[in-house]
Amino acid sequence: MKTQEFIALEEHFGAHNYHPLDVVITRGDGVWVYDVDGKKYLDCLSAYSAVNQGHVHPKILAALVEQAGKITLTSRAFRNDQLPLFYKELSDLTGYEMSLPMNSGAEAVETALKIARKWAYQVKKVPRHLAEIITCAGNFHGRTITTISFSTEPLYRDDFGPFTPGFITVPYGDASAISKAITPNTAAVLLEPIQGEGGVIIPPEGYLKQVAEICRKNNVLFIADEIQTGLGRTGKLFAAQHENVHPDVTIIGKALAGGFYPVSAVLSDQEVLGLFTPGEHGSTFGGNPLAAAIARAAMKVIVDEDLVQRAAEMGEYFIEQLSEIPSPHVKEVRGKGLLIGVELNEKAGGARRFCEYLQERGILAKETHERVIRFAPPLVIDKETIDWALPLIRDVLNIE
Ligand code: IF1
Repeated sequence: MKTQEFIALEEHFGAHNYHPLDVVITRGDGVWVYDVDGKKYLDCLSAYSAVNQGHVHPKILAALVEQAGKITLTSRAFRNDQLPLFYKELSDLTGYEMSLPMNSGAEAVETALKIARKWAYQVKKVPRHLAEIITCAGNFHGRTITTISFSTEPLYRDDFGPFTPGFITVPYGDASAISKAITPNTAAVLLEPIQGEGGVIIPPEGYLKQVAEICRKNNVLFIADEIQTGLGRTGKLFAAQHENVHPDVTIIGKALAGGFYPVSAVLSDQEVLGLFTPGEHGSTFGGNPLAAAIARAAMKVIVDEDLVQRAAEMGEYFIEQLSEIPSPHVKEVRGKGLLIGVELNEKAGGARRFCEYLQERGILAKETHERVIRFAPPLVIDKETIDWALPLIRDVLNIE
């Protein structure tokens, strides 16, 4: 079948909850993906940073195949020989004492919200069911009813109410606004160290440090959602490390399994995650041996191939080169590591058409929030590939 035939099937039988580019991908290898017509593309989205290790990484594939032939799912009613090793290796990698494995990022966010509320009632002695959690405007934490309850994006919220109560929204990047929003019932602050979907919004220098200090002083948990920014994407293992901040709770997902399997986790210490008692929380697939084996291999690739340092170096180069492209459409180039946003000015007429021009030239990128083109290739990208892409990006950024 050809591209249009696949698209016709998808449009006819599938719910239209996305508006994808008309490219039908059939194969991936590292930073490259190939469509059903045999055309090759540089993937500059990495499935929203779930493929930091590159598409179909052979070592992660081998781990998947080996484990899939042994046992894939035991439920947590029984134990398995992969999960304990996953816990240990995740703790060694991240410096957190404990973790709770889930599947999607949103499930991990929901898990973090639940344990933050439980911590408020059991440890901080907030009167039950009055716990408040402070979140930031422009956030993205998932698509569940609770996570969209504190979204400020009408597209994600409208028609999905009534909404979950107990959330206070403050402007992103303003630590004093967080301080003012804290009450005796505040359980936690939840934020992304860099707002990905918000348009690659980088907070002012020192913001994360200030938020951590405010939380410490007010006995409030600092929860960082690193589902997109974590695991090397911004040139540090976690984006919070750019300010030497170690949040009370960190949420990860996406690249934790290198794009092979949905694996997410909540990271914290005994004081918080130790509050869960048997039967209070869980999921059918959370912590299954296949997920654990894949995630172990995916973490090992990040360490063995030094992808954190690579993202720092390649990101610095990519941002520097993009910033030097003269263009009547570009308002700002910003980013950290290989999480890069090119913001276009009002007159450019939206970023979608530029993504379509990039597609014609063999580069796949995604617009975010109308006017920002996100460039987030797999962290295995090399300088030669960036140099291959730059003239094509320059060409597109100078189209009328
Ligand atoms: C979609 C956005 C990115 C996330 C952060 C939690 C989650 C995500 C910081 C939930 C997921 C994905 C979801 C996907 C598109 C993509 C996305 F555009 F939606 F916002 F990356 F920016 N926290 N982000 O980025 O994780 O449940 O999806 O595993 O829903 O369209 P998930």
